[in-house]
Amino acid sequence: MGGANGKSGLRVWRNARLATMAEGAAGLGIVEKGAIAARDGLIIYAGLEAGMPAAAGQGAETIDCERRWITPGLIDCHTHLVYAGNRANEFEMRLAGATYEEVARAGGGIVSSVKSLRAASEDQLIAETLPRLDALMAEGVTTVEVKSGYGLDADNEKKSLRAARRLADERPVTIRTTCLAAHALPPEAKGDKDAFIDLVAGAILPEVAAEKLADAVDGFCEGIAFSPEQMARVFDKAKALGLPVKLHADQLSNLHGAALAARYGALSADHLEYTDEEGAGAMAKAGTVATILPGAYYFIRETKKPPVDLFRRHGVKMAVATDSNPGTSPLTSLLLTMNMAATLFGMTVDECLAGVTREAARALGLLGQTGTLEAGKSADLAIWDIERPAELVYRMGFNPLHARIWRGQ
Ligand code: DI6
Ligand code: FE
Repeated sequence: MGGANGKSGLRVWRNARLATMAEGAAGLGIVEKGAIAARDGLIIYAGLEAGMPAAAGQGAETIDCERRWITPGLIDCHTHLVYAGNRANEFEMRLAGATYEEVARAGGGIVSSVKSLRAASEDQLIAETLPRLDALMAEGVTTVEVKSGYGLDADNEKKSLRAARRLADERPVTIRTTCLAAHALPPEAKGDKDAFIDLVAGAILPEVAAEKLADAVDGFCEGIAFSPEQMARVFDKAKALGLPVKLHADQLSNLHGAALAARYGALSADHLEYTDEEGAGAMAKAGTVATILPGAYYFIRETKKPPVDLFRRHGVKMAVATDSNPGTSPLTSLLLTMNMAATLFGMTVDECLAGVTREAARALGLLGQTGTLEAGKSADLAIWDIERPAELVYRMGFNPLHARIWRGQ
């Protein structure tokens, strides 16, 4: 679908079926005989082809979609995509009977990825990350959130965030970066979590903010990581620096991380396997999105499911993401992730598709720019060779993407 644009950067995709995912529309916001017009990378019309204003099509480069389905470009709103090496060895240990917590306490886990990342150059990190990014993009992903969290000192956190930002120079994709310095305790901290949190709040976050390397701040609130009190100190600093927050909450136990995130008006609280009704209620009130991460649940053979029903009852919006990382979710398929969310957690097709489009955009604070097919938003589209949208959730290991459009191209 290359080639020069029509006059004034105008493009029209016609003869398409649309799942607009527009807020308030019933279900997927389906338009059976649809068309989309874009100018200079922004959607200027999305709706019935018969209703498209003549001006929107004048002089446009027109693409006949031959009744294919168009969804918003997919959004992976929670990844740890930038890392070096892999942890297949720990996978083998776990297959021999060790638990994730045992592996972590034995000095493996996140800390082994910290060693590899610290040893890698920024260019090397980018080179190792691109194949993972390409795998996501091959399935129609147009926006990816990327966390740091394997650097755990100022220089290495900044190196990962810079590498993440530079991915957007290498590929046509929107990258949002998140500083996850409060991810794990580095070896040089010698077990002193409070002193490390002082370093995060006192030095790492201010440096990252000064260089504008992060769009948000995240943390891992868990017995094997940081307490709610420690996370609150990180969030206080993030707020003071004007950065939105999000949290790895209630993944392995209920430390009331969801409620903590809500108290800070977090964009999202993520994982949430152990979240209780109070947490769900607090998230609903605060408008904090629940990011559901079935890849980690599956990979570490967790048995406690996130309380999807509670989120529904309280009206908490749900996003779905890969959590792509070397330790607990070496997953680079958002299509497979949707299948897992449906099969493992009973999320509906509509919930899964909203979870990787509109709600993922909301979880990144980007709902004004992308995530639905509506005038005024970026022309980020995925065009699919399918007969019905449910096929995107139903299949496992099959990619029906016909074309991927980012900012109109
Ligand atoms: N929760 C997770 O599942 C990942 N990080 C986190 O806070 C694990 C990351 C890793 O093991 O490398
Ligand atoms: Fe994660």
